[in-house]
Order: sequence, then C-alpha cells, then structure tokens
Amino acid sequence: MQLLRRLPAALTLLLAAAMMLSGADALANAPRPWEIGMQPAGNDLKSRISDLHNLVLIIITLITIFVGALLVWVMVRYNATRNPVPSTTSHNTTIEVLWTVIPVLILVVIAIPSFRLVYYLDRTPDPDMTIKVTAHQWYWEYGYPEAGELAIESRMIRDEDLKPGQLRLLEVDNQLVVPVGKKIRILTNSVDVIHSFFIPSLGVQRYAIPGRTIETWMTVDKPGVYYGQCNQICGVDHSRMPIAVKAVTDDEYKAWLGQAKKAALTDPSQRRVLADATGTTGQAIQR
Ligand SMILES: [Cu+2]
Repeated sequence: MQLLRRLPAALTLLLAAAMMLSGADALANAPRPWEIGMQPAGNDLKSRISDLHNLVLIIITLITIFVGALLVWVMVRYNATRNPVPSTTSHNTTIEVLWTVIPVLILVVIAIPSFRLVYYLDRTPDPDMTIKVTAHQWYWEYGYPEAGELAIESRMIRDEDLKPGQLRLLEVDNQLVVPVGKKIRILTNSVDVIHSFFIPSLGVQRYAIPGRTIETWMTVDKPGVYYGQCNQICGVDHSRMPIAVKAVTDDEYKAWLGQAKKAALTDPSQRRVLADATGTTGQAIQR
C-alpha cells in the first residue's frame, strides 16, 4: 500500500526524466546550467543520435534493475540464516545457454542501429557545399573552397571583451556561417596537435588530426547559433577554442559570402583571406 501511495510521485519523476531526455524543455543550442541529457536536436542527425542514446539507456536501466533484483533476492532468500545447507549444484546447462545467448541478442539489438548510424554520419554522397575545418592551437580556421578558397579565423572572445548576453567561453569573433537546409560536407584537419570538432546539437564530432583529412557532414534545420567546443585535450587553451555555427537563410548566406570575400580582400584585420593567384589556401593567413 505504501508503494501504491508513492506511485503518482514516482510517475511525475519519470515524466520529468522523459521530458529531459526528449529535450522538451530545452531552450537553445548551447549548454545550460543543471541540464541533464542531450542538447535539443538542431537536425535529423542529432535526433538519430538521441534516439540511439535513449534506446541504450532503456536497455541498461532494465538490465541494472534485473541484476539488482537478483542480487537482493539471493541475499534475502539464500543467506546463511534462511538457507543453512547450501545447494552443491555447479552446472545448469539451461541457465548457462540462456546467460550466453540473451546478452548476445541484446548486443545485436544495440549493434544494428549503432552501425547504421555510424555509417549514416560518416559521409553524405551528394553534398551541396564543403567547409574545410582546420584546427590550430588554439583557434579554428574555416575554409570555403567553393568561394574562392575564402578562409576565416575564428577565435574565442575573452571574458573581458564579452558584451552583455554573450555566452562565456562559447562566443567567437568570426562565426562559422552556413545556410540552413543544405547538406554541408565537413573536412577536418589540424596543423599542430589532435583536436576535435564537436557541435553537440548538430550531431557533429570529428577528430582534427595533423596530416589527415577526415570527413563528416551536417545539415541545419533552422536559423540560429549553435555552439560547440574542441573536445580533445589539445594544450593549455583547449577550453578556449569554442565553435559557433550561425545558420542563416540562403539569401542571407549569399549576402554574407559577398561581404566576407570583400572584407578578405580589403581588410586584413578581419582575419580573412582569399586564395592568391597560385591557388594557395587559408594556410597562408597573415597574423
Ligand atoms: Cu583543440
């Protein structure tokens, strides 16, 4: 009866947990204080990642409850007081087959959607555009190879320069501007140590490794700013190389691209460059 009386409270807790898991009460695409669970999805990739996470969470919760209940049962029913003469059974073929086959089946149930997702995130066969992400100690460089090899440096805004409302450790001087609704191929690379390009709400996480180019892709469903960070420990300013993706409409993107190219040619302080006549790329940015 005690248990029955507590049921509504337990259900409320469960509902709250489900809301947090689904991101129903989430506000925007940046981390919030006391947040539990995944950031809200900014695209289909992230929804798929969250779905797999929730599936695995349910499976491990059921397994933990089952194993915990078995332990309690053994402690209560088969302790030395209640069961003074223990059984001498050492083998039970049925149970041994079951505890081998059932975990294998559980792993298969997890592996199928997991592999499907890994290959789905890996690359897109028909991207609309490409962004070259180059990691540096400690800032990002974004290249637009289809826009005359435009390259833009993106650095964190230091605490003392933050304007009211700006997010500490997440805001940058030059955001990564992309159009909404387009399949964007992302090629990551690094010029010094291993970094990682991580935007949680867009389902993007790829190493940036010197001497290697690694591919992934993303789309952004709605205009807005989506924050991420380098999440591979890369040195003293590892925590100071955030990523801010600004998704805009196609027209706004074209207008921004025109301005960015002009700025690259006329104002070196913008930390933007266009390829010169020899075709060298953003590696040659003047600092
Ligand atoms: Cu880094």
